[in-house]
This record gives sequence, C-alpha cells and structure tokens, in this order.
Amino acid sequence: MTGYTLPSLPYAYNALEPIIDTQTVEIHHTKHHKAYLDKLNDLVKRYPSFFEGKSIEEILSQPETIPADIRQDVINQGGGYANHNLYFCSLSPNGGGAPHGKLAEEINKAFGSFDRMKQLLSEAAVGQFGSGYGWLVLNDKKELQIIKAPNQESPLSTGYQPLLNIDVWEHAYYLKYQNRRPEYVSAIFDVINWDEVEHRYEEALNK
Ligand code: MN3
Repeated sequence: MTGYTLPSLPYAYNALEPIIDTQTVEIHHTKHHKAYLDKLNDLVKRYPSFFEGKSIEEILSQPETIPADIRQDVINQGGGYANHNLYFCSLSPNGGGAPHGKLAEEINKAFGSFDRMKQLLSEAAVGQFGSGYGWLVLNDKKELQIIKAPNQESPLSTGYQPLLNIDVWEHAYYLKYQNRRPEYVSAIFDVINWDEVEHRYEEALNK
C-alpha cells in the first residue's frame, strides 16, 4: 500500500465565485485537504499492511480495528481526507436549487419540507461549537438525519452514512466571510450539487 491520492476538483478554483472565493477554494484544496492526505500517508508508511486494500471509508467505519497507537491520528487525518473528498464533490458551479426524485420525497418525509431540512442543517452547521461540520446523513434505520460533528470526526465512525457536509472550519470561509459563519452557510446552498447527493443517497440505501 503506497498511499491515498488527492482527487482533483471537478471544477476550477474560481468556479464557485462569488459564493466561495477563488483563494479560499485553492488554499482549502492545495494546502488543507493535501495536508490531511500527506499526514494520513505518513501513517500508511508506518502500518502499510493495515491499510492494504482498504478504502479510507472502510477504515473510518471500524475505528476499533485501527492500531491503537495511530487510532486518533487516523480519525483526525483520515477523517480530514475523507470529509474533504466529500465536501468538494458536494459543490458545483451548476448547483443550488433543490433535490429531485426519491431523495426529495424522503426529505419531505423526514423533515416536512426541503426548506425545513435546510434550516436544520444550517442550524447544525452554524451551531457546531468550534471547528467541524454540519451533516446530512443516513442512519442505521436508513432514515435521513441531520447531525453535527466536531473537528474531522467522520459520521462513518458513529454508524451513519454521510450524504452531505458543510465544512465550518474557519479555513473554509474566513477570507471572504470573516466571523460571519451564518452568511457563508446560507450562501453555500447556492452551490450544493444535489445530483451528487442524490447519487450518494441511492448508494447508501443499497449498502
Ligand atoms: Mn476544510
């Protein structure tokens, strides 16, 4: 096992303007996301046989199987790597609007309406104390749920299938929004790639 790789973004660094500024997207991907990856790959070098043939999602789903002396580091760095893979793919310059099909139906069933789901997800993201994420997940009963989680903790480690996250670490928004986290969270819905979230939802249902 030689290590994991940094996925390139499915859009240009300036493509999410004006919702998320070019410099923020570029630094977030080439510095922050890459730093999690590099530190994860340092752990792979220490325990190549443990990581051999496993996706990071598989590992984070069973944190108790991670060798004890690197467990917290894998949760932090591997979580950071996986969470950013998901975050960047959840955004698109052609995003926004609302989901369709089965995901839209299930959102109505679970939350009453799409707007109510947005409100709850926004509250989770804005209300996450310190760094972390607001999440739309599928729980073990295959129901949609909104959660928040600190730092780089992956919902996979607490029994959820992640569908969508909103990164509320300051590095995700500070250059443009400074301390105005609610403004960033409100704006990001204009670039959410609901087709991708719907695809992830269908996959998670079949797991
Ligand atoms: Mn981030």
